[in-house]
Amino acid sequence: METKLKIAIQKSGRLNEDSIRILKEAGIEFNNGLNKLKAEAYNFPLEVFFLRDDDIPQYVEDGIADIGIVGENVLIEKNKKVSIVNKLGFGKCRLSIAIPKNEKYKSIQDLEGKRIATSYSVILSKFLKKNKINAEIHEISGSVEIAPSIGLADAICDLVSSGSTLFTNGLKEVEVVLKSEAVLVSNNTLSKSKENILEKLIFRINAVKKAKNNKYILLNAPNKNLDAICKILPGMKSPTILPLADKRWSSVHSVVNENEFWDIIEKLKAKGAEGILVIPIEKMIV
Ligand code: PRT
Ligand code: ZN
Repeated sequence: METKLKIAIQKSGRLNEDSIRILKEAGIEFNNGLNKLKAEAYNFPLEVFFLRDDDIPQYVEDGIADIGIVGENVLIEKNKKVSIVNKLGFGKCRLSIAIPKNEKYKSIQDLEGKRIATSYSVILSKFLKKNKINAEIHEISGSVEIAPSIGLADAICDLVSSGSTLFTNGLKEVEVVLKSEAVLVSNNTLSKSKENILEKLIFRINAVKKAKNNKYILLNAPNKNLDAICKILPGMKSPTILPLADKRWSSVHSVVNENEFWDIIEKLKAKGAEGILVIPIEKMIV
């Protein structure tokens, strides 16, 4: 029988859509219909399990699933023996301590003796210990942000992304405990054949991630500045240069990293580049 790699992803919630998307962009097709617990990919040796995010680290440690996609926050809190094989760049958030916005706060010492409500007691207690703060941790499983207003706690430790939940509950962020994003995790003892499938999957995911971070750029350059323009453009090897009907100009094609993009465009314009076109890349294999 053909070996299949089993991947656990979140059934519903914030990581569900992006987890499905990254697999689909890697060219893996499967049916993710509502209320499905399991799906087999049609064109790749992969079986997808849809689970609660909290259960994913345990399933991967036990080998019920070989790999999984989960937030680093959940992974660290659950403290299971699995390996992180890839950071996925979505589901970004931070685990932060927040207090009522009118309370004074100078330093972490102000948390001494306070009651802090959280669903992340393992991570929080390590953080407090490291900072030599004695505080009382109240473990609650949801709606942490209302704890101060109902008198359950003096502070909270919860996930933040835009900050609007804190704001609407009259809270302010005072300490960042952990920065988190979705990661691909693996069981520590995969068979050789499963390792091979995982390698193929990682290769594809990296090609998609790389493509997202890069843009294909086309421009017209005056020949007299061609050398200077080529020096500005990194390219995968070197830029492609094609002659134009007008003998004084050439068309230059290259690949530019998103982070340096605007900087490079400005330099190109300063050297007389015109008709600059920027095109998204679907996959990038280097
Ligand atoms: O049902 P299941 O157990 O699978 O899902 P869940 O309800 O436990 O988790 P879910 O879907 O809410 O989140 C899954 C993962 O998404 C988390 O473990 C994080 O890794 C990641 N993530 C990214 C977030 C957020 N951003 C986030 N903002 N998880 C939760 N939030 C919540 C936060 O708890 C708070 O209530 O959103 C609120 C704050 O958001 P802002 O934008 O108002 O700051
Ligand atoms: Zn959960």
